[in-house]
Amino acid sequence: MQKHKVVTIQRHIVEQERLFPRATGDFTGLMWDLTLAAKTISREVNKAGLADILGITGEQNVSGDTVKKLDVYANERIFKAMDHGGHLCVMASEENEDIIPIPDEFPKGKYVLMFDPLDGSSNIDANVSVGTIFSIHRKKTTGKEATIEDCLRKGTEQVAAGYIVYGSSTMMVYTTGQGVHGFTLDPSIGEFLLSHENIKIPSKGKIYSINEGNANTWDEGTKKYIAYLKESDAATGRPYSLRYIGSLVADFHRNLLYGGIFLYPADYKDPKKPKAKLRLLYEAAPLALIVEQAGGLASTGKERILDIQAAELHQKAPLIIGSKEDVLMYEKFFKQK
Ligand code: AHM
Ligand code: MG
Repeated sequence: MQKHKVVTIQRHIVEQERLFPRATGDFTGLMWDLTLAAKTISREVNKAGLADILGITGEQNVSGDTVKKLDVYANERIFKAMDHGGHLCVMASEENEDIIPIPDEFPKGKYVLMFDPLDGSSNIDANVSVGTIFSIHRKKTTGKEATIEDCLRKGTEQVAAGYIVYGSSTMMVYTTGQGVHGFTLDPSIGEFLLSHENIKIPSKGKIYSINEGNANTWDEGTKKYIAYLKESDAATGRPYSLRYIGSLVADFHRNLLYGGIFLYPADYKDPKKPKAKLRLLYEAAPLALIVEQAGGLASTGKERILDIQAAELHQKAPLIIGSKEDVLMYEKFFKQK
């Protein structure tokens, strides 16, 4: 007899949806479609290095299709898996300049899906983990067709958010506001199985993750904070260890499990025009919902990420995210500068 019960992601989603008495099953359907896209992308990511050996690089692959870069492939997979289910009214992707309407021939639903199809894709050739990030909202406008207003939202309005990390194994982590749950793909049966129930991030970590090559562009607060983390002080667990993969989902996932802080502060080369790198709607807001549900925090240094009202589809934001005590300490330094 097996000791633990095996819970597939589908069963878990259905059980979560039952917590809402008026649920229609629509959300379960949406997540079902999304897991299918995740499995397909996982398969392609896992065989990325075989392309040369199998002779499918170059202009055309074996079936005569033009070979696509994996991020473009992932973008299309998600769109094609999600366009016809009748659950969505509109999508938006980091890869597309404008909102992505649902084709006319398919029914429209009440949900909005925003995603980064393959974050960190510049790492793929070196076999480094990459990920997909998603954010789900309810339609807000009342007209028949969804508009950009349905996408320009505050993170607090998210119905669900999650990511898939294509690493030493493929994992999907999601929240619907009822805690954070992680599922590992069992490739032999093609199912995501519950492996990390109710993830909680340690309240303080020993890891910091930042691109130190940008140190010259940081504001004074960030410079002082990073210097502080490197000082020796056994009582406060310093120095911290630096771990930076350069692949947001992988860096975030590790810190979520072990505790720690990830920072992508703004570039202050021109102090009047600080420039952030990461996208609010596809990267910062969904990970912020996850980290808060796990007991952590996500901030720009002075503002809670989930409270930012998006004004543009590709708006960027500084992202400081991780263990609660670490993010609070960063905010102190940032305010002092
Ligand atoms: P991308 O969306 O073009 O892949 O860029 C986002 C990535 C993140 O995964 C990662 O955290 C960051 O860019 C790394 O940036 P840098 O190379 O500047 O450290
Ligand atoms: Mg990205």
